[in-house]
Amino acid sequence: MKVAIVGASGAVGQELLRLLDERNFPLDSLVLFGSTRSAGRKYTFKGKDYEVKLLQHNEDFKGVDIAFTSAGAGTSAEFAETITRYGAVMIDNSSQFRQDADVPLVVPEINAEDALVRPRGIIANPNCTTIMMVVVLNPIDRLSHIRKVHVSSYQSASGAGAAAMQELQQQYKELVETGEVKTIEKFPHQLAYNVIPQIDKMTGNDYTKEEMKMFNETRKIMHSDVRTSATCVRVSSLRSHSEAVWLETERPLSVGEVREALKTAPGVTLVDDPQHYIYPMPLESAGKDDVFVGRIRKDLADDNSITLWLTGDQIRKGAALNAVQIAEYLVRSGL
Ligand code: 2RA
Repeated sequence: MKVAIVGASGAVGQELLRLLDERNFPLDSLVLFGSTRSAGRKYTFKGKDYEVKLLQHNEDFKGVDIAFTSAGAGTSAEFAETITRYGAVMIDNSSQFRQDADVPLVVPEINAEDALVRPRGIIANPNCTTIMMVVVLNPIDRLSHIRKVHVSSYQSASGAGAAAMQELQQQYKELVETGEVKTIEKFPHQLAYNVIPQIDKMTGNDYTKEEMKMFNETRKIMHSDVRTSATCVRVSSLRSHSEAVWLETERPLSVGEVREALKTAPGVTLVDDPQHYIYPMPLESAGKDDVFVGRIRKDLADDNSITLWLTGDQIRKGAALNAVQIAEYLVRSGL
């Protein structure tokens, strides 16, 4: 099994390296790719050094079985043909192909088998905020069909990449040292001491692209007509996103049955003891695999609705881990 990572120097690329090692992914050879900025850097994997090669339109992908790509939508669009030409399966972390009818969009806990039908050799990894939410929604949807979701996200700096994480730390440093923030490059506004109700660009209906991803991707992954209305917000946690979710089901559900369903759901850890102030927080889910869920209660405004709170590591389950789990499924299915 030959594996390639495109975007090896980024936050997700680095997490992919850690996960392939940690989970003992059955690979025999590894090749790393990057832009001119990262070509030539060296990373160690299982005691061996690997140099990042420049991603180019050539025959470098001959013999590659699985290519994880995490270098942005533009790079995925430009290089998809080069990457898949000789049969590599491209597991793409960008938003480029997610809504294409001939590209499966996969969260293994929910629709793993969709990954087996991939006419273009591409499997899309969903948006981080969507992945975490659907891992929690799906077991509830099995109890009673979810018709509507309202969600407000609290997305950490890591969602904007490794340089954005550094920028947030730099902003706090500048505040302590000089009383004002000078470095604002990766975020549209100062994030330190602030929250920003904008993630990704605005679309024509005044929802951001991130919010529309939550609407569209949730439907595709869950094969559902559910309608999701989201407000996506950047907060100053470093890594690990959170979401407050209100969901309306066809029949009213009790808190007890929702808790029971989530207790045994794959990829979910229940942290829910409200009377003892026990609930999930991003500091605790950072670096972990599962999505953590708590604050489960009846919605006071709607008898058919439940409200809950979840947190999950955006770089892990929200990106790299989900991609590796897709690859593991392909291997189990005889790739
Ligand atoms: C963010 N969802 O948090 C994005 C990353 N894919 O900015």
